[in-house]
Amino acid sequence: MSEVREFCVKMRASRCGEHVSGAERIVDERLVPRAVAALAERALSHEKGSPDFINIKVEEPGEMVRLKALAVATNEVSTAVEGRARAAQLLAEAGVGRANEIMALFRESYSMRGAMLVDADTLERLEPDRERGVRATRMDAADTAVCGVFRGKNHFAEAVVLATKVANAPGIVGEVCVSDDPGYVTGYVAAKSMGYQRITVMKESGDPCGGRIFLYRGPREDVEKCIRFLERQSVIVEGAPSAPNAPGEVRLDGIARELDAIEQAGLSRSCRALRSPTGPTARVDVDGAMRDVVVLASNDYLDLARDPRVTGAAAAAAHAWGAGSGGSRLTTGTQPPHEALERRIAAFKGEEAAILYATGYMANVGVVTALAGKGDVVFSDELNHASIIDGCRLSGADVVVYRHGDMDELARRLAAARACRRRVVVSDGVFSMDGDILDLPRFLAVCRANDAFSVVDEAHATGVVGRTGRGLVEHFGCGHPDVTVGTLSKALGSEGGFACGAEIIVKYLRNRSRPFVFSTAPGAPAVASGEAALAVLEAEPWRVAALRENVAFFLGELAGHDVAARSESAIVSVIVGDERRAVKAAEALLREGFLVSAIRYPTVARGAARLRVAVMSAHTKEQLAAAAAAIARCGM
Ligand code: WAQ
Ligand code: MG
Repeated sequence: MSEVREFCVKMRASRCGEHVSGAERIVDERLVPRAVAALAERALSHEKGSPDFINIKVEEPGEMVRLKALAVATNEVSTAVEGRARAAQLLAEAGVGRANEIMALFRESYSMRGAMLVDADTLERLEPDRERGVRATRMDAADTAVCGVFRGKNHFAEAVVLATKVANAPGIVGEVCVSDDPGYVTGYVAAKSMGYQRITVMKESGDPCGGRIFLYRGPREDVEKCIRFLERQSVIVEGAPSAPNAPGEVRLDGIARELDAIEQAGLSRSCRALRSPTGPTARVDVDGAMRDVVVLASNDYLDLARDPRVTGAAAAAAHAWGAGSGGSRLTTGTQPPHEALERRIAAFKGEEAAILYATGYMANVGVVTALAGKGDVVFSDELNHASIIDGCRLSGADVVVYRHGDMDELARRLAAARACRRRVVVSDGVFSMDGDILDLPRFLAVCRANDAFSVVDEAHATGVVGRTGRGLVEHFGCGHPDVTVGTLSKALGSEGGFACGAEIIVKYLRNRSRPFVFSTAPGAPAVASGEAALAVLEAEPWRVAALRENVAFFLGELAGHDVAARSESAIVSVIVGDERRAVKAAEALLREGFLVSAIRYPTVARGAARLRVAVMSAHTKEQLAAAAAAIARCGM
């Protein structure tokens, strides 16, 4: 990647020619738009009033000097009179003789945008423009250079940066500052010799008068040098404290810093709104314009989310049973649609019973935490979905993570844990980021041999794997895991998760599974649409065949373009590696009319970022061929 440049971003705002506010940042180029937006927002929301003129300037900083922040000390005073006396005293201690007269100069500073530059001994005004004053610009804190950009003013942190620059200017022997923000009464006196001396009260609350006085000592012919340093030299201040002034700001500092780190690493995420139902194509917002694009990122593999039979069932159920269920399943939240769907899922999966959850995530968390607790061991494939990982963590059990798909390692580690109370092995059926499938027969054999519970999540397998979409058991023609988890939200185009297995296990889950016990039951519309989708799937197994054919076709097209990919499901991953490149590729694809997800850490390992294509039964061959060609163009 080419080197990232830094820019000074300066804002000043005025009303009827009167200064309202000014601020600035030095940020790297990627943050310039945010800095501009944040400073504009700040200009527009200043307590001194709304400006009629905002000037925002972005320029290269030139050569930068790095300075160590002045040390900070706090002087507690209780009145403005006391505070100003303390300021005068500190100046006197720093060798400034006429400190009281200097403090009196503040009367004249009120309307200035910049600071007075005053001869420390003769009190002569030295700045060329007395109305404007001298403005210290081109400075920022090293580590807060980006954080804090997108929120309000942090008086203290910004003042330390400014004071550090001023104290280091040639000829400057001291500075006094009172904020012109009516509500901000803390001010300071600063010099290299005394550091940054905060004075807790420098004016009455509500007083909009403030200002700055820079004290100069030296030959007149060097004044210009001092001003040039203040106005032109770019300065980065290291070790500037972050704000202890407003509790809310301190609290947000860490958050801001973390968000910036996320952004800089190319890991920032946000929501993109679909402006139409999900389907093989959809309307999305691309750079502010609505566009119809080919969607290769939806889990609605069988195109059931917008099927009239499915949506009609939701509408009818809403009328018959209400929008929400109104209670947990164990209190008042069980209605006929819930019972009907549980029966239907169990039959579809060839199990004795099933239990519904509000989401697939909750189903995994609910099953793992119910089966395993303190003193137990959960064995989890390293590529398992986050909801399984979270279930493991929440369970309080010891967790053994085994290498992806490595049944030998699993067997070894199970054997080594024979002494513990309960062993639970949990695996994705279809691995959601690679699209490969679990070797279920071997998995079950290893679990049985070691007397361990087997849990398989078929979120991406239901409706996809097996001739009629019944999942891995159908695909392999083997036995069942103890618990099969699944979801209605992917191939079934609806919403909600489930688990199924023997009646005794489902009964146990109804009693022990906290996400089930303590969540409001999913509403009848979601439940009924899930059942309708299941009915469509049972009646139209050709959808599963069409999906499989599309995946094979798409893989063939990719291979034709020398793009490496494989898949045993509807998920086709094209590994890119670098996070930023993956995001760039996805952006380029979107501009070409293809919505494809860039998957990054923490969803996959760092440096294993990828384009993840989700194929649907309803994609046309033309769409898939064009998508493969576009990926070959943009993805590498
Ligand atoms: N250069 C020179 N003078 C400036 C600058 C600048 N970049 N920015 C502001 N001034 C002058 C101008 O006359 C303002 O009216 C006056 O300073 C006050 O500016 O430890 O908020 O931005 O918590 O209102 C001190 C923090 C906060 C004390 C000071 O100043 C603490 C503050 P404000
Ligand atoms: Mg101000």
